[in-house]
Amino acid sequence: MTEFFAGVGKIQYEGPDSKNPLAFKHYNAEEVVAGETMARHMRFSIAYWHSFCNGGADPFGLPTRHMPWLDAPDAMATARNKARACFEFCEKLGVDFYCFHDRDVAPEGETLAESNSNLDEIAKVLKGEQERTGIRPLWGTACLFAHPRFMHGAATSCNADVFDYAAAQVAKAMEVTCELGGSGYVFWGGREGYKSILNTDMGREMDHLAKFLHLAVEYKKQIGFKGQFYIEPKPKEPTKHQYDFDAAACYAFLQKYGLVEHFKLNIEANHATLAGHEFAHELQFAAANGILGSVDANRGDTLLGWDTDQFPTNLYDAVFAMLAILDAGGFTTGGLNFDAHVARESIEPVDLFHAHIGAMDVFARGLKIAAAIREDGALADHLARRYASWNSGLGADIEAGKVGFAELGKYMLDKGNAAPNESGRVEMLENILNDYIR
Ligand code: XUL
Ligand code: CO
Repeated sequence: MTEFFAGVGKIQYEGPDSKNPLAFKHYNAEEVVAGETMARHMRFSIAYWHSFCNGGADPFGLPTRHMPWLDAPDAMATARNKARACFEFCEKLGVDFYCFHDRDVAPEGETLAESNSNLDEIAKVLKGEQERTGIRPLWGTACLFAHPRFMHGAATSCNADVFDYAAAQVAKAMEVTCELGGSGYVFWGGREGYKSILNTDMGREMDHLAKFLHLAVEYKKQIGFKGQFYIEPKPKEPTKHQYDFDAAACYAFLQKYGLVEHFKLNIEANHATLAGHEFAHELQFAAANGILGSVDANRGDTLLGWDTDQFPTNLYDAVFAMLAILDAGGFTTGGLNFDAHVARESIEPVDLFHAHIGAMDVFARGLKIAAAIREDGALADHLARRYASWNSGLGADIEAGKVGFAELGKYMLDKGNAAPNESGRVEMLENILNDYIR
């Protein structure tokens, strides 16, 4: 069988002093950190679409990458090659999970029936590769944004037939994800949003989106799919206004439509920054509301206002992310999926290894640093002290609901003034954090 990454063997952990660019310096899958192996903490996943489909085309130019798995005589042979390339890559990299859209793995046919049968055929190839390697989907999803039929949206389209088509596609993608033993299923809003309010009935579109998700929940039960459902927030691109703007908007939407118990969030770093938030803010918001499910790990560019989907290399971001993930109790069904593509000028297959090795290493360092900070109570002690006034007396009475405005008014009239504030010690805490980043 063709080897697509000939010349690259299994990537080994060689430690921080290694100068080998094709070795891990920090990620050591079996090493135990804070009571779990690094592999279990991270549940790293590769993104099928970026790594095996996206050739680097941009609005100004054609694809640049050498992707030998795409040099097959027809679309189905190409799809079989992609699957083999993906599993060869994951095996060599030592990653246990992959994420896919239906149309990444198998080509769209002339009819829905043909698309479904293409997907079934490639799902068999994926299953064979899974059985050979033990690698599984972290999540599956349906591509409801690339085909022109979704130009007005999918679940929020003005065209009821398109809603139907999208439902049929999601049902099939969910069946295949279930068949492949996927741990989850993602709904990213794709074109669920709008460009012009002049042609948009926003309230009706959001009702339709909620209806769609309720139908998905019902179908999930019908087919016995046990994976976790996730919504992936994103504020803009491709549409100007996306309904799943950020974690808070998604949470409000899920609450309004009675969907909270069925969904968690898949937080993507670059989507957070596009929404004007720090990645850690989105993670902490989701965690604080019990809906942190999974992560699309990547990086934007502070000078560019679009979704650049670069591989994560920023150690600070990784530390903040791992603090949030550890605080939330770690991943259950979710994991860290590299929803990222190599730069357009990184054209050789080996560049895919460099990109993933760097990203896995930066998260491994983030994990170790976050675990050390937590073990030492370096930030937690300060946090606990900062809120100490809530642990007894007035604060405890307010939290317990024992006092109303009348009692609060009397208390302060008697006391005369609030106790003086203490310093928030922002710079001291930043310095403490920096002491750990080495
Ligand atoms: C788009 C994006 C998607 C989702 C899955 O910005 O992140 O690839 O992760 O549809
Ligand atoms: Co994503």
